Amino acid sequence: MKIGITCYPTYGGSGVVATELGKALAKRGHQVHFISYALPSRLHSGFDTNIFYHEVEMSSYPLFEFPLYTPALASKMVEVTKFEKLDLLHVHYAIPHAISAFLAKQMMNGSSNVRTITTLHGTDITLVGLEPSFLSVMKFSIEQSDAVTAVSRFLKEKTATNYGIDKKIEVIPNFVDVKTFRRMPNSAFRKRIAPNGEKVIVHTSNFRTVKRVPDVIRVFKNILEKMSAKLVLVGDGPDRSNSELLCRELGIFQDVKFLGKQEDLVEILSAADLFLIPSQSESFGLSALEAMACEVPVISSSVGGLPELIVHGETGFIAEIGDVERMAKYAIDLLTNETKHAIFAKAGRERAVNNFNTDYIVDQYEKVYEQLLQPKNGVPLAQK
Ligand code: GMT
Repeated sequence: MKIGITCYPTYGGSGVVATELGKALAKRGHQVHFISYALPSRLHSGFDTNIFYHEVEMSSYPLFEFPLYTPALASKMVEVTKFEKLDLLHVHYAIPHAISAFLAKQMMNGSSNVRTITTLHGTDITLVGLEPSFLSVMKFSIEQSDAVTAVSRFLKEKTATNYGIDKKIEVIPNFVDVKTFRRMPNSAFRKRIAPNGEKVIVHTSNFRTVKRVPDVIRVFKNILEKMSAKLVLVGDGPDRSNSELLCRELGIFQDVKFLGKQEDLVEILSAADLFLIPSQSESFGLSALEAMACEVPVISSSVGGLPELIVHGETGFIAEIGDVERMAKYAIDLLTNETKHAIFAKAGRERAVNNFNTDYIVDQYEKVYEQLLQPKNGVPLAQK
């Protein structure tokens, strides 16, 4: 198959999922064309003869107060679909990608049989799309997509209720490359970060309010009252400065390492004893899955798709949003009980391997593609 993939290319789970999907499809022999405004961050290394990148060029003109990305993307989609004879355009994160895909299809006006797929990831549905200025165009573009997938049952239900959409939405969870995301023994990073055998707690996010990074810091403060430990915070974003300030106010700054954006998550996760994700909203929680794959038990809030990923009492613990005391209690329980910790760590890895590994999930996307390209009324959907 010839597949166009559009995603946000910078840091963020939806871009990671889209890029890893494209890489896996290319390995299976499909031709994959990424269409975006920048090279997706996880595409930087390596070269694959089945992967192509098409940059959406953005011109600026003094009259335009806002960048006109949606039509520019649609034009590029048309160009790539026509010249590369794409079978499918798969867009990740509905705003504005699903709108551009719809526009592109209309522009080709029957001169291509390209089918469109939209994968819903999270805030495109639960936050941004609900803004009055986007709501109707979101509903429309999702309904016009030939197939729609969501990364959790939670997100599928939210889409139906928030937008009154009764279109079929297939749940295809996120996935992790369990061969890459596996615990490395004798982490050099651990020796540097916790030289005196301290416990290591990790959180990775884009430091947006929705991630509740201050809760991570408060849970850590409670842990510190019982044992020596280090908190490693990976990522950057609007709440970073306030979080640093909070650590200073609580007098724990010396035990907290703000690493900013990092490429090598496996090395960091291999040093971790615990992963915290106390989000206000989380449609799936890809970072928690990556932690589980590296044998790190997870403590999370009970929102969104997190309970579909984390098994309470088996691979981690789940508490109400903002219940810092309970999260700390669970954390201390795991960090002071070596046998229990080892059982949870192993169970997390097993769950990642058995339920969320790349091969298993990419099969599900391939099946959606095949169904879309099936001949209608005996007439093959060959590219025009
Ligand atoms: O919505 C966002 O915060 C951004 C988005 C992204 O691009 O990273 O994250 C969402 O998609 C991820 C990949 O499917 C999920 O793992 C995250 O849970 C989801 N974020 C939220 O729902 C807040």
